[in-house]
Amino acid sequence: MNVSTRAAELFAAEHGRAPSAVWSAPGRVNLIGEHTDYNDGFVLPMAIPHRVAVALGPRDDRKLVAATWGDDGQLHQADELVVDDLRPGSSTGWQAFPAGVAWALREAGHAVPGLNLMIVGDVPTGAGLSSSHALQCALALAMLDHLGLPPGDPGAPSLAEIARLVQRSENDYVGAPTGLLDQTASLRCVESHVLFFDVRSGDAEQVPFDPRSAGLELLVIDTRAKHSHSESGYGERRKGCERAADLLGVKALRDISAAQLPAANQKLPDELQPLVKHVVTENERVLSTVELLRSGGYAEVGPLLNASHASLRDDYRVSCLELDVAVDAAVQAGALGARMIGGGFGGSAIALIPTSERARVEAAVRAAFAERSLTEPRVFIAIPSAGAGRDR
Ligand code: GAF
Repeated sequence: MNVSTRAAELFAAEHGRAPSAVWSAPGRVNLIGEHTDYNDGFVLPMAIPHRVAVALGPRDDRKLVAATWGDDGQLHQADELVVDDLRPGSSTGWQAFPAGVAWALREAGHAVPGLNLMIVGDVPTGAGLSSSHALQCALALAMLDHLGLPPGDPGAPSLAEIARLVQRSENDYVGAPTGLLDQTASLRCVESHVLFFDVRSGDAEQVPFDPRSAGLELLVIDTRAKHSHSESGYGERRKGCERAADLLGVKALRDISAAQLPAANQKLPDELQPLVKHVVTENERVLSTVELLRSGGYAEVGPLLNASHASLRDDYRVSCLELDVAVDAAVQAGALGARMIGGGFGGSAIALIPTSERARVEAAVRAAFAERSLTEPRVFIAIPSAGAGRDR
């Protein structure tokens, strides 16, 4: 049963009537362009088939009453919240997401009413596949629809504006200083494509992505690792980039080209130079990847993925043992390229593999994890899937 059907059923069981609507939004895999979004740069994500669904219905009071079906097979009820009392920091854990989205909508001037919400998802959590943004995008769309503002209607916020609303929920309510990659991917990706998104200009181009046409597949390796410093590490990198941009007298690191790096380094303290190098070279790798995809040069994307991983590991320093083991084992077993994805310090890696080598690569990755007594990774193929939408 898909997550939307399940959410509708659970809603009906809990509230004694069908939901007024069910919206769902997907997790994402970013093909390349990591830690570039908050530097006004380029990203190239695709939506994955895993989604989070939100069924909702009206209430007679001003309460937000949310429940979610947990990984433990149990229904978890959130504390009841009053819409007018929502303040950043007043909810934590998964409950912060419905509260944060309602707060961000209210702050943007929308008259959010009391609501019943039922949440069901199958995006692996803590896997760097953006389950929290999938949830917040589905919530934002469901709530806007309930207010008579579904995307595309005259007067309704655009998908780009909804992405910013969700970013506000994440940054200012939940307290995670993330960029625009994940929300944009969840809202704007379409099947069989990667989304070439220029964060500064807001321009987005759907680039056909069909590795199977070249006998290839994109394998996702969820390492099941999440290191405790992931949040502080992300914030520190982001602050480092902002400090470097300040010292270089530019709005964001997007404004520095590879040719300018030697001169830029003269103005930067040692610890900021590798951060800048990563961002500048990663933006160039995104542009090169887009060129290759436009001409069907799938296999040649492999070395760019490897270079991205080396840069994230050695210069940006956001990789970890589990991600390096996954990437190294995949490449040694025949992947054309592999890299960590997302914020880092755990989560998932991707590997571009010949379909004929899938079993060998998977076995090699599992063996490498077992040899080091690491938790067995979860492995699946990333099929570029549809973005967020209304299911009922
Ligand atoms: C996380 C963040 F949420 C994104 O905004 C992005 O910065 C990514 O890490 C790294 O590219 O997923």
